[in-house]
Amino acid sequence: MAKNLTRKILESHLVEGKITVGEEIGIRIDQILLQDATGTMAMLEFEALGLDGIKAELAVQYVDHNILQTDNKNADDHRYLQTAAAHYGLHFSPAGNGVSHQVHMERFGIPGKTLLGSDSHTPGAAGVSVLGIGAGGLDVALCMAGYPYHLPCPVVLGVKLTGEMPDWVSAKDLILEMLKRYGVKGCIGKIVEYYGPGVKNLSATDRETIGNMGTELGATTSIFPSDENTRSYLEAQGRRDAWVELHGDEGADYDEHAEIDLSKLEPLIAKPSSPGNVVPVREVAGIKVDQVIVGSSVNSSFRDLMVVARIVEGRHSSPWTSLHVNPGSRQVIENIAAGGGVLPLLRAGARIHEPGCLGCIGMGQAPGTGQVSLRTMPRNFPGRSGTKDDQVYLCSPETVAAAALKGVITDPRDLGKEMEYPRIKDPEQYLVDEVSIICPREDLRKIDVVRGPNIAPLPTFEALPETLETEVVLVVGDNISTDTIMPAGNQILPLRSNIPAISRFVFSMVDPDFHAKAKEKGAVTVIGGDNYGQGSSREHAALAPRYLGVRAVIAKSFARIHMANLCNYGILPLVFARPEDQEMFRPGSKVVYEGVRERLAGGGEEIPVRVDGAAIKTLLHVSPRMRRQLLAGGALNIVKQGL
Ligand code: MIC
Repeated sequence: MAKNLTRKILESHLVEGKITVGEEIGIRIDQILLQDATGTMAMLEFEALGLDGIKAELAVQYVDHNILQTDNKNADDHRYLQTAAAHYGLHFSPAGNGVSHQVHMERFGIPGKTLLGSDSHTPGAAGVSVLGIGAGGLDVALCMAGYPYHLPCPVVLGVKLTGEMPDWVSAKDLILEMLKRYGVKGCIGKIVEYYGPGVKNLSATDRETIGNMGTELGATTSIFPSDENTRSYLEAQGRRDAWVELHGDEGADYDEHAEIDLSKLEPLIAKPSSPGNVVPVREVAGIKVDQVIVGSSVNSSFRDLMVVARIVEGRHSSPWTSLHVNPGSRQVIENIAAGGGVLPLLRAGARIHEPGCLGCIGMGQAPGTGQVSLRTMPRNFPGRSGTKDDQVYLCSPETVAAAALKGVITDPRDLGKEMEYPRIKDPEQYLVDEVSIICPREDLRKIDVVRGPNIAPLPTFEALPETLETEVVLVVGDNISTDTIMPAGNQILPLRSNIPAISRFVFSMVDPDFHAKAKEKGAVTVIGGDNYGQGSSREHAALAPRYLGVRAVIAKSFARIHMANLCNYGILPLVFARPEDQEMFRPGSKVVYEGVRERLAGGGEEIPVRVDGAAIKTLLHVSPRMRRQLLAGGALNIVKQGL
């Protein structure tokens, strides 16, 4: 049988189960990526396992999210992470070094490897043909300890690429085209594999953009063949030896098919406040723009910044539009400096920030009231920028540059009347930063782990009782993101290592009293719609609600990572058997799960529920492993028992 590339990588890493769509499989994880916002909790969980060092081939702790230092908290957490990394044998990439996805690709990505990251955009590793998957901190901690990673065996969507992109159109427009076609839940349970003659027209960093933002499709991950472009990228990074050629077999079979002719793409933009809200740029042209940002975890490479530099060269941004640059890594700044890109950006009025995620998660760069912000970032969920009722659009670096110059949303092709499209060639040899990452060393293993006052102990949770009696505190609609459940931003992110403190902000954008109400009730059900928990991998969106007493979420469907996080913390992820039953629930409804423990233990998929006395049916679609986690009150309880 001619095999696709996804299948080849999954088969070569399979340690449990069979490659049958929908069945749970366990795969070996070669590399681990942690970032600081999720990493403190993941590290505390790893420490709770009681091992003296990591078991994975390679693990890298990045500091890229909580980089504003407005008080002691973030700096304390970074010291904890640095000392823990030294003690347990991880690499450590300090603040200022860059965004995990960009730096990992530059320094560590190896085609054909598996990478598990405590960040949902880990699939950006597709840039160098790594199978990168995002997961909650506890799953990442377990893989760091040598356990396999479990996931439902995905459907493989083969996307055949043909043609070459026209001038002023780039990789972001391709992933926005995918989002236009599939929306934010169209690829749940799927791995998107790109293949065909058009692939050679995408560079490694173009592929990173597409893989990274593929997360917004709901996809488990994305993958590209490892070809000459991968080779030249790795060679330019001084890592020629890491390259291997990889592709699906000729005539390989895919579970689902799609085709995109790159030459037919046009500049696209996602309107507020969902990455799935995609329209052609020309449809919204003329809207006044207050702020533009190029960079952060996506579109922050040499090419992305250089194309903006060349477009704005010799001109100044509009006086009403602030132009921001968030480089993906220190190495990217070094290279655009060497390539002559820094001066044109500065002369155009750009504010060049330190490498990091920054405004993407509301760590600074929040727009003013009612102001329009155009960003190359991967997501624009409501309020994520840090501003209430924000107006954030997602688009390519070309569209950002056009808006910076004109002060209004502008189809970048219009610039073609004034100038030639600057096609950027990646350097044949990048300036390589080999010293900023601290590598594991035997003498460093003796370092004591330093815990600052910001770090609270991990909460413990009891097992599932025979019968669960709860009250509904909140009913929400479709596509509720983890940013709504557990907001980010510069006030809340520094509390990621302190569950009692961060839990005060659960659902705070929807109901500022959720925290107090949930605590008062003691046992709570939350009612959701479709795609509940889309977006990030933050396990805090399960852990903090559980701390407040949330014991069940009944929804129409769940996003993959959040569903796993709910099971990891012993919250029942139940699906309405009849979606219309959602209407029976109000805040204050009494919800009883009679004999729920016995049903779970017996393997039952149907979980009957009484809502204010009326009976309805809900379904529990989880693997036997997740069922055990739910019974035990969370995964950590099981692992600790095992130890
Ligand atoms: C995000 O882009 O939403 C984040 C912030 O990077 C998250 C991780 C987190 O919440 O810390 C993600 O993508 O998983």
